[in-house]
Amino acid sequence: MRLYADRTKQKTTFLKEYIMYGNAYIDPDAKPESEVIDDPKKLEEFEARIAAGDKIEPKDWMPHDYRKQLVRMIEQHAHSEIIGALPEGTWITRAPGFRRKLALMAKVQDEIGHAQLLYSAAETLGKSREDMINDLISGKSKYSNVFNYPAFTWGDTAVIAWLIDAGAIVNQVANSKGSYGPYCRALERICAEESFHLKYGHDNVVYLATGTKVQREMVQAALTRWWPPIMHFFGPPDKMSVHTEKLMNWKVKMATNDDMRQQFLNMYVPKIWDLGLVLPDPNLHKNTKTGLWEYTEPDWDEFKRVINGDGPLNKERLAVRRMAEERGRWVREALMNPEARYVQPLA
Ligand code: BYC
Repeated sequence: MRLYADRTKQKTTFLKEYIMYGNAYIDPDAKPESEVIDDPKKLEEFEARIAAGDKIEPKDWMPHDYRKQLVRMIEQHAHSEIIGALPEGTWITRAPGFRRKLALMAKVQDEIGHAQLLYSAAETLGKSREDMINDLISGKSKYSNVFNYPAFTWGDTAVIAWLIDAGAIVNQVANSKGSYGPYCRALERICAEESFHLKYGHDNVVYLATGTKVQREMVQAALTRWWPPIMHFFGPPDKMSVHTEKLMNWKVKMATNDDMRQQFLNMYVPKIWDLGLVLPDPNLHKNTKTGLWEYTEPDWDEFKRVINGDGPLNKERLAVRRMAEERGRWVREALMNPEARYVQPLA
């Protein structure tokens, strides 16, 4: 398979020669973007279905922008899973003890499986897996900010597995009640696995936080490092969010970024404090009158830099993906062409 910058070329050859990942539903009659204007009657019917709580399925009529937004969001989510496997993945060889090594391997493998589910869900909307992977490794597509930071110690992996998976569950449980059938079904299945990751991460953090001085310091330092990226994880504040309003109207997003951040703080800050750990924000507290958490706004300029390719590890993360893509090419080609011979049989 070649990487195609030219989408037209990719599309015409896609079904015959270049379908490498499988499961794609590509509408061969789809019009180029510039020609698409939604039929107002169909739009009205579609919005009535959304209001009635129907699930939209791949071959149902849907507004052009609904499709586009879903592809953007599901694709970014899928990329986050495979890039997200990297910070923890680098700790498999260094995990303290065989039991933790096994658990971490299983978790990392789960994350890659989540990407599979999500890429398949995005493919049902007409973007091929090849295009998605190309957009990831060329830096065109975004993925979650948090995975552009390093995991320096075992404490970092514990914090990722507990709190980033916790944040992801808050987001995914909400959005699994959304309107697009394939995404919701993928999210439900992902959440079931994430709940084990959360327990695994919590167990690791508790072990370190109740361990020796060195262990406590290690997990505290990791928490201090990860807190700002975790606050960023839920997306910019609602007043800065570009897509929330439309996505909420179409029930793709079922809670705003600020609501999800609040839900996370409500569920996890007390648990973090219970362990005697300190969060690096002296202003963080729950306002008893409003019931809302108040906090120092994390640095949103840093967030923008990181999601636009200029975080501490963006280049390294994409380089690893590029290498994986390159090294895995012969396997995909072999799967697509069982007759091909890649080695001479010895006998
Ligand atoms: N990181 O208008 P907004 C996991 C972008 S993996 C990067 O609020 P939206 C795990 C946003 O894309 C689970 N970019 O956007 C895996 C937009 O840019 P574009 C990861 C972000 O879509 C392995 C711009 O900022 N979860 O748990 O309404 C190991 C404006 O934002 C981020 C998901 O991917 C961000 N954090 O809402 C361990 C969830 N936030 O596209 C764990 C799926 C915002 O216009 N995604 N941006 O160029 C979503 O739910 C939504 O896309 C978001 C943002 C809530 C993240």
